[in-house]
Amino acid sequence: MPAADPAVKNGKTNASSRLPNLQPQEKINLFRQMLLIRRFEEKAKQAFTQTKIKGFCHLYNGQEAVAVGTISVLNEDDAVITAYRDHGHALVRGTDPNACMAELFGKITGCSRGKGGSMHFFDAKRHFYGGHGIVGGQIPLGTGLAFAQKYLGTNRVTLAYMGDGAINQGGVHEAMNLAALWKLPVVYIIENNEYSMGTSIARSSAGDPLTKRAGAFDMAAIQANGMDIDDVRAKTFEAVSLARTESQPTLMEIRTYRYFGHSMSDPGNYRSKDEIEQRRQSDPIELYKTRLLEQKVVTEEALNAIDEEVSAQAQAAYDFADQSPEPELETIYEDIFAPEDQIPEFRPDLREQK
Ligand SMILES: Cc1ncc(C[n+]2csc(CCOP(=O)(O)OP(=O)(O)O)c2C)c(N)n1
Ligand SMILES: [Mg+2]
Repeated sequence: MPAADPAVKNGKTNASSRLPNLQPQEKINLFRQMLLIRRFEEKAKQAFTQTKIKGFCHLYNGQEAVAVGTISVLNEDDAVITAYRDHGHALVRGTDPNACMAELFGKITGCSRGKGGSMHFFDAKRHFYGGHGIVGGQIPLGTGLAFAQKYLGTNRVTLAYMGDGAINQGGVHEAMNLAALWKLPVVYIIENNEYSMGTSIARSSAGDPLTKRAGAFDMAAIQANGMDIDDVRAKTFEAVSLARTESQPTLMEIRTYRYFGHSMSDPGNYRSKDEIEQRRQSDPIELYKTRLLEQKVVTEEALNAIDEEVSAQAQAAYDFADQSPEPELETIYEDIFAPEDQIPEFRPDLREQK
């Protein structure tokens, strides 16, 4: 794991505000959020094996510190958009674990009414805009969110996540060009887990680090260690401050690792067990646990109790999803067009002509 460079690069000034120190309870909460994602997905894995979850299911196991760390520096009304590996981001945004699990089961009680599945979690109320299956497709959409935030005069920012494979998509570069040109309050976050499906980064991407690509657009760039939540928070805070106070975009590369296959259907024959075992040695949850114990923020017993709580939450989500009904057939015609009361005021042209 290369050491991450603390400075926002490419000549952009860094905003002067400082990342506030966390209170003990806030640190414990970060631990809880990471562990909830881990335990939630262990249940999802079990349900997939039992064929209660069908279709695609991409686990986030190993990458938890990225979603928890980055979103922890946001305000509630900032926007988040990501790809299909989206369970962690939704849970951190505060989407009910029951609604997340029910979505995986394809039930009407799911956060996308059972019609999205694993790849299409959505929770507009919490400013979580998906959940997208086309590699890189969410990046132009996230850029649009940031454009709207600026155009409407809000002080909000957008975090737009992608994988290390997605950074090679043409639309990503078109979007970054416009974001830099129009000075949009967006942070592009590459979750570099070293693989795009079965292809290692060494075989898919020229140029190291990936943040070099920001130079083409004179955009700020920053790297973070995705196994260390404190590093993720500190670096994301710099980028978010730049977006919020100076309306400048940043490209972040956060180095992380996924322990399981690309999706539940991937046996993962392209990498060795030794490699995975070695990477598990720097597990983000274990690392943070050790740090909290060293700092005497919390006792081991208290952390074990949190594990029991989140495990019970994951089990409750499983039971809720299992017992929920399937969507009625007629619902297939719903959620296609925006209801009139959800059309933004600045687009009266979209309202139905009476
Ligand atoms: C446009 C497009 N091309 C190909 C695919 C098939 N596909 C799904 S995921 C994926 C790999 C993406 O890897 P990465 O961006 O690193 O994200 P990760 O899965 O590692 O989170 C590919 C090629 C797709 N969904 N969309
Ligand atoms: Mg990847």
